[in-house]
Amino acid sequence: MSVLRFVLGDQLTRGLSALRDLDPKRDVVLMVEVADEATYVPHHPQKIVFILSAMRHFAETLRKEGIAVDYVKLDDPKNTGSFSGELQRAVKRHKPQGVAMTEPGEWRVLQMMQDWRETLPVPLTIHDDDRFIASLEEFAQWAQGRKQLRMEYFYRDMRKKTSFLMEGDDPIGGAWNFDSENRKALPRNHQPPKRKRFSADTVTQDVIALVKKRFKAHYGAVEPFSWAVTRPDALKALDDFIAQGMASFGDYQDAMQAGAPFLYHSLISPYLNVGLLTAHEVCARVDRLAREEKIPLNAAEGFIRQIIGWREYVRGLYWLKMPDYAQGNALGAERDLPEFFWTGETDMNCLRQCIGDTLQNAYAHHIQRLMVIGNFALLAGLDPKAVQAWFLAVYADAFEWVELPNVAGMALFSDGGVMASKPYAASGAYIDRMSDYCQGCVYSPKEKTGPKACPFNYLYWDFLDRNADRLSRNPRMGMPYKNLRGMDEARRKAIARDAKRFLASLA
Ligand code: FAD
Ligand code: DLZ
Ligand code: SF4
Repeated sequence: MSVLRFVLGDQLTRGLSALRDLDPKRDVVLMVEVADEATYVPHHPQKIVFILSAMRHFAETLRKEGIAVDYVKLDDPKNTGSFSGELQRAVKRHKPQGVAMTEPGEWRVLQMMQDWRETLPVPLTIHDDDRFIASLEEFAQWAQGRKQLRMEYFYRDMRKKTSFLMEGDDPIGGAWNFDSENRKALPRNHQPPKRKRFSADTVTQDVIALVKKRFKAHYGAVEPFSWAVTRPDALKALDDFIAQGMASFGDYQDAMQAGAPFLYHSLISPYLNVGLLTAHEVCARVDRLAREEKIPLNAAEGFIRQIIGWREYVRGLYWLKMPDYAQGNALGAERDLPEFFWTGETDMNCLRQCIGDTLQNAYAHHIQRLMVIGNFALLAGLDPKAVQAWFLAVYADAFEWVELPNVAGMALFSDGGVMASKPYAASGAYIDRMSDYCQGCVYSPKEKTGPKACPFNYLYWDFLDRNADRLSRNPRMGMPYKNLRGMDEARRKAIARDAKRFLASLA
């Protein structure tokens, strides 16, 4: 039976379930570039270039193996602009006996697939996406009957399942987690390593020209474009991380420095998420290096936890809780996104740097996303839907299965505590401790109220005050609420006044 194998832009893995039993004599692989996928949120131009160029290269590697690939380009005059339209056209062209796909990374696309099951003239088979360590059934079983879905316990199960950093039933080093060793700020005037980036080949240059023409209105710089778009280059990016980033990853995972967007981070999330690298191979390599004592255990453990812990956990949670998860607004936050999210133009230097890095590189590291941008969105009461759409648009690694739980569950607490036991709210002191941003800011993290005070300071207390009904009974919020209650009336009034003035200025 001839099968049309429809591969999506984040499924660029040779071992993908939908390609596994492919018969090159009869089957055709379908790949389509469609405007709808670039515009359902206004994706960063570098993200569009990354995905389309990686798709074009992946199609070429399949062709070199003798596999027939029907590849529809964005500027094909007959392109209908949607997955549905292109699949229907391809079924008419090839008249296959069946269509095979791997389950998608977004609920929205799963809904489309369910429609296709009804409307296509041939059967559609949807295979599990087994590029992950835990299957969705395994996660659902783990979650069943638990009052709280805390990542740490799930992570331990994944350590046991994979044997990464395990000696028999016990964690190597005698502890599951070395996070307490992982919260250092960078020394003053620290020079981070120059990280390997990639130049655009002719395929990427063509895509850059196309994206410049088609998506002029999207925010973010299209050039310099320096992401890997092939598996060999993604492996080089991993080599670079191991050579230059890995040893200090644990120590400086939470640190931030102006003008140093990459520091010791791996920069591999886009490659993992579109399938150029697999989670298992990356962790296996780090596990081996740790066993050979070539890298520190705290760094290896911290890194592996991000991938087999957080990454797997957020995926399980997304599919367990969708579609309701996207609607959560537990703190009733309704403020529009300020314009500076799209331009980076604000006096608050931390936000200027982190949003600026994002617009420049389609990348910001975890603490920039969580403790600067996400923290601001939480404290300012920004509408979760608008914040979710922004995070989905601006990062090269953003797909809803990973973006939504991080934004709704970790940054905004809009899921009401499904993921985190308390909101990750912090004042300017945290940003001052973990970065050099405050040194270049018009505001002072030391001042609590008044025109020079860091807005994070009064917004933090105002946030607690505004949400006292919802949060003050949370056992982990006892201390901040005790401090709030202990404040004198004048200070509380000054906080409310400054927060009101500041929030009004965002409109
Ligand atoms: P490193 O710091 O080197 O970490 C190694 C790897 O661990 C990453 O490549 C990633 O695959 C994984 N990882 C680390 N933290 C997480 C996490 N919390 N959830 C899932 N995987 C994780 N990650 C995405 O891949 N896509 C997103 O759209 C995304 N949106 C986020 C939004 C917010 C508000 C927050 C707080 C985090 C978000 N993250 C997202 C998680 C994390 O910030 C990125 O995975 C990380 O910054 C990617 O850079 P890196 O590859 O250099 O990561
Ligand atoms: C993000 C994206 C973009 C910008 N363009 C395409 C595309 O043209 N063709 C494609 O197959 N995939 C694209 N993608 C990735 C899809 O949006 C992604 O596969 C779905 O969101 C499912 O995770
Ligand atoms: Fe950000 Fe406040 Fe520091 Fe300015 S003073 S950089 S606004 S934390």
